[in-house]
Amino acid sequence: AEPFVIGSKSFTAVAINTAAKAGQWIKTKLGDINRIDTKFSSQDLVTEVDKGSEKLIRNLIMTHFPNHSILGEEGVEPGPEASAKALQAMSDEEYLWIVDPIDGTTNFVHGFPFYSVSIALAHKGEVIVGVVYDPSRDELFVAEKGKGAYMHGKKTEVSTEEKLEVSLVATGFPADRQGALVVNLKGVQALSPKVRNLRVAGSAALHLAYVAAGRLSGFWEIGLNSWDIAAGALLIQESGGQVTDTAGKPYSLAVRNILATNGKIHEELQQELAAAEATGF
Ligand code: 2AM
Ligand code: CA
Ligand code: CA
Ligand code: CA
Repeated sequence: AEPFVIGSKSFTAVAINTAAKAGQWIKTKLGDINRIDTKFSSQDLVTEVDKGSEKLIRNLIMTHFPNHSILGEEGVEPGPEASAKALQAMSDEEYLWIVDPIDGTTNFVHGFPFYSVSIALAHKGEVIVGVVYDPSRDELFVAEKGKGAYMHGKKTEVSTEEKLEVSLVATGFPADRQGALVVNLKGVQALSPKVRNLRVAGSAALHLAYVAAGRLSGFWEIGLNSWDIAAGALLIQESGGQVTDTAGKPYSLAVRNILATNGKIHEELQQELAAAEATGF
C-alpha cells in the first residue's frame, strides 16, 4: 500500500542513485565537450553531455520501473509550447519521472560550477519524490512527500527571514529574450533596491534546493518548465517553505512562472513582483 515502494525497490533510492550516477558522469565531461548546439534560440544550448546524461537516467529508471513513464527535457521538442504539450500528454500517468539531465547547461559549458541533475517522481500528477544533485560540491538534496527533506541525512529547513530587506533572493535570466526575460528584468529592477541582495547563478533546480536548505530566502523565475521545478518544489515544501506561481496560485506541474520562498517573505515578494509586472520600463 506504500506508494514509495514496489517490492524491495524504493523509488527514492532509485532517484538518488540515478541522480548521483548521472551527476558523477557529467562531471567527468567538464571541459571535454565536443559540440555545443543551440535549440530554440542562440542562448538555448545543448551538448552531447545533456543527451548522454538523459540516456543514462532513462536507462536506470527503466531498469527498475519498466512500467513508469519518463518526461525528460532532451526528449521533448524545444520551445515552451512543445514542452507544455508534452507535460499535458503525460501528467495523468500513474507514475511519471520528470527529469532535467543537466540544469544549468550554460554554466556547464563554461565550467562555472553551478549546475545540477534534477529528478522528480510524480504519482497521478503529484510530486512524491524529488532529488537535486550538485556534482561540483557533491551535495545531494532529497525530499519525500510527507516525510521531510534531507541533505546527506540532515533535515533541511528554510531560512527565517521575515522581510525582504534582510533577504537573499535569487532569480534567472530566461533564454526567451523577448517575453520572459523582459518580465523578469522588471522584477529585478523593482526588487534589487528592496532585498539584501539578488543572485542569478544559472540553475533553477539548484536555486530551489538552496531555498529548501535555507541558503536563499526565495527564488522566482519566469518561463521555466516542469523538469526545472518539480524536484525543487517538493524540497521546499518538505523544508517548510512555500511554492506558488508568481500570481500566488499553488504549485502544480504545469506552473512555469515560479515563486518559491521560506514562506515568511512570500506575500511581500509576490506583491512586489505583481506591481513590477504591471509597470512599463
Ligand atoms: P537548462 O540549463 O536545463 O536549460 C536559467 O535561467 C534556467 O533557465 C536554467 O534552469 C535553465 O535550464 C533554464 N533555461 C535555459 N534555457 C531555457 C529555455 N530556452 N526555456 C526555458 N528555460 C530555459
Ligand atoms: Ca536546456
Ligand atoms: Ca533546466
Ligand atoms: Ca537541462
